[in-house]
Amino acid sequence: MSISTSNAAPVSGQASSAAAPEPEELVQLLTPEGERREHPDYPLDLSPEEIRGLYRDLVLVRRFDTEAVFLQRQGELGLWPSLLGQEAAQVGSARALHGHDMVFPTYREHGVAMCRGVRPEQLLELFRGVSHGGWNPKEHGFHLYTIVIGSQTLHATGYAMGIQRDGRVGAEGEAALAYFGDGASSQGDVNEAFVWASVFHAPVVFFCQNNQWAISAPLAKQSPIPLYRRAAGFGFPGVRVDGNDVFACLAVTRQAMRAAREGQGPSLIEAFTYRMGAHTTNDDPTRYRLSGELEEWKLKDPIERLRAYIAREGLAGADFLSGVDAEAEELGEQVRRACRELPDPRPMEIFDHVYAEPNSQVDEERERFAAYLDSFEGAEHEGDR
Ligand SMILES: Cc1ncc(C[n+]2csc(CCOP(=O)(O)OP(=O)(O)O)c2C)c(N)n1
Ligand SMILES: [Mg+2]
Repeated sequence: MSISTSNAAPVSGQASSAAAPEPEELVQLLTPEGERREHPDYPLDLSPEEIRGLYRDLVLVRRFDTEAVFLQRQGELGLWPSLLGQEAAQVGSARALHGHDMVFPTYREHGVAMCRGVRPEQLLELFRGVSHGGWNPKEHGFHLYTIVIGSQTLHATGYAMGIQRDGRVGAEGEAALAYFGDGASSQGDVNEAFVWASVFHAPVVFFCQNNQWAISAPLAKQSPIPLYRRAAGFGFPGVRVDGNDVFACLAVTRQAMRAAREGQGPSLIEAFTYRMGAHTTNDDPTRYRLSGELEEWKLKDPIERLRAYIAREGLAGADFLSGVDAEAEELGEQVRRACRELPDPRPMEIFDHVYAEPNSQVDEERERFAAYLDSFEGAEHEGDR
């Protein structure tokens, strides 16, 4: 099936100091009502099977995230940053990647992680406090979560420059993808990463999930102009995509990654989306935003629109849709079980993998902590540490 679509829809609600702001282009291939649109720059050919696959991804990712919120509420996790509403931005961009590409996430990219083959319970480890990470970044082409806002954009740029220097470029080569948020766009690290990537034409794509909020700080506090336009000042292309449209996110990311691999340098993708939940389970968004905003974005739900499209085009029957729902329920149960079964680490493991090479400060802290543990009666066995 050939699905080439296009649309240049104006984006509302953008703060701008200009007297007559130009309408912003939003790459959209699937409207909130589930209708296909064409865009001359972003043709996309997907088979019905691929479309069903994307739908399944979205539903499973949301179900996993919902279960993680439940687990936190029941005291099984210390904290959870929900991705609710951002499923299409994550699945669409992740499905555009090649296996050997390298992803540098923040802390909310659970959907990307699942597409990269990270097991759901591995994603919970950090938030249950049983490991520093949970997966091997090399194995999945997916770096560990980064809490220091924006720093991963520098890691991605450095990694991309390494790809260049190793000659792993070209059509079959590699590229890096860095995720970050609208709030992170104000960080020095992100702007430095843009400069380095730009002047070295590094094969890196910057994927900003503009979910409209940085905890309680609204987008208007980050920039008076649309974020994607900042790219021009650094000398590389920027594009705004409907972040709730899985097709558009796939098409735009695919093209940006191809350009990066083929030596055309970096680009910035601004996925215009919405954080439908709280910043994390520690946050109460009713303190700083109106419920009407959420209601408006619910009408743009990424899963609903794909389901509507599938139904309209007859791409799947009721049995497929109910089958995916059943699979999602099963996933929820499996995640809950696996979370509770995650083994507690030995206390001394906290000192492992801090640095790749020995470090005198960590060694000293390890010794002090071992002595502290040994001071407890009956805990002098190696296994207790
Ligand atoms: C360097 C740094 N400064 C501040 C924080 C505290 N902090 C955690 S999340 C966050 C907001 C990030 O917002 P955004 O980049 O839009 O990402 P989102 O959480 O919306 O996905 C802040 C300020 C931090 N983790 N690191
Ligand atoms: Mg944000």
